[in-house]
Amino acid sequence: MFEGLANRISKLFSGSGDGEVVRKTELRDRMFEALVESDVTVDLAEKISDSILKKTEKLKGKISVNQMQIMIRRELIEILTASGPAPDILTVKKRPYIILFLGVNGGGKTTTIAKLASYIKKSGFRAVLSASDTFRAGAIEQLSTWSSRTGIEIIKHEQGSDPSAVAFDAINHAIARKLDFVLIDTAGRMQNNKNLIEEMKKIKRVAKPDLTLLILDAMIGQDAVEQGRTFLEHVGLDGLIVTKLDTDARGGLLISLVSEIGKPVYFVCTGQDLDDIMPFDPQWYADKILPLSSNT
Ligand SMILES: Nc1nc2c(ncn2[C@@H]2O[C@H](COP(=O)(O)OP(=O)(O)O)[C@@H](O)[C@H]2O)c(=O)[nH]1
Ligand SMILES: [Mg+2]
Repeated sequence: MFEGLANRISKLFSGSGDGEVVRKTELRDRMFEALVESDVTVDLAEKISDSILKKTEKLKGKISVNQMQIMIRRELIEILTASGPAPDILTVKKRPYIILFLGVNGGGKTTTIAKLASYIKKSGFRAVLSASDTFRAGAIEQLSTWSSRTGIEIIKHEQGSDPSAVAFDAINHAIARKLDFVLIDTAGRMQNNKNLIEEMKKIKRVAKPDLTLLILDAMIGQDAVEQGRTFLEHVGLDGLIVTKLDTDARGGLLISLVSEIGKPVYFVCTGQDLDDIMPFDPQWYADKILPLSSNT
């Protein structure tokens, strides 16, 4: 995971001992290249490498590799926390807490909902799933299978029925049973499909979610940034969940997403099993990209 960026950054320092690192402007250019080759958008790569250059210029004399690494780590963590840390959904007061999940087909929405439902259950709370992807054949069945596997209730109607009506029923069910969470699955045709956007807006109006999360697939690289912008602009978002990080060898996508979309990452997913989900921790990411013990 993330080997691309991790290796490229560690190469910036190869050949240098703990004494002087490469010339500052040269480092800036190499840093820029390393970032762009790792799924960081060009604008952001410029911003990061310029900011690092500025910081190194402030320091007089030689800079150690260790100082340099700390500087880069700080920069990455700053970007990842600029839109605030994602609140812990388990400590929210509102009940039932309604979460709406958006995203393009195949991104991992339904699987992620199952993982989150299981995470919520293991933490001692009760959830209900709303099978509001009534469009895709097999979608309701897929969520029903997860419901039986996890022992978490599901509210479903027939295929082709109104997704908002399903969500409405799921919320009322949660209120009646005093459940803690309602997790609403949705359909995901292409993000530029006007009908889909209208459908999502309607679900939002009806369900009044407390949290709207967009599921983004790391496998599609920088297209995820574009998807994020589209959903943010047309439907509105509170945060992101990035899936399939286990397949992400480049590593720079997370920083591009947070920076370009301006919303925090709530969870990341790293596989197809129920336990392959964790709250996103910028420190964890920085450790993967730039373990502090290396080259020091
Ligand atoms: N490797 C990997 N595969 C995932 C991950 N999350 C989901 N998938 C797979 O992606 C495919 C599409 O997932 P699905 O939940 O049906 O996507 P949806 O269309 O957005 O609801 C399935 O085969 C999932 O098992 C992940 O974190 N890592
Ligand atoms: Mg689905």
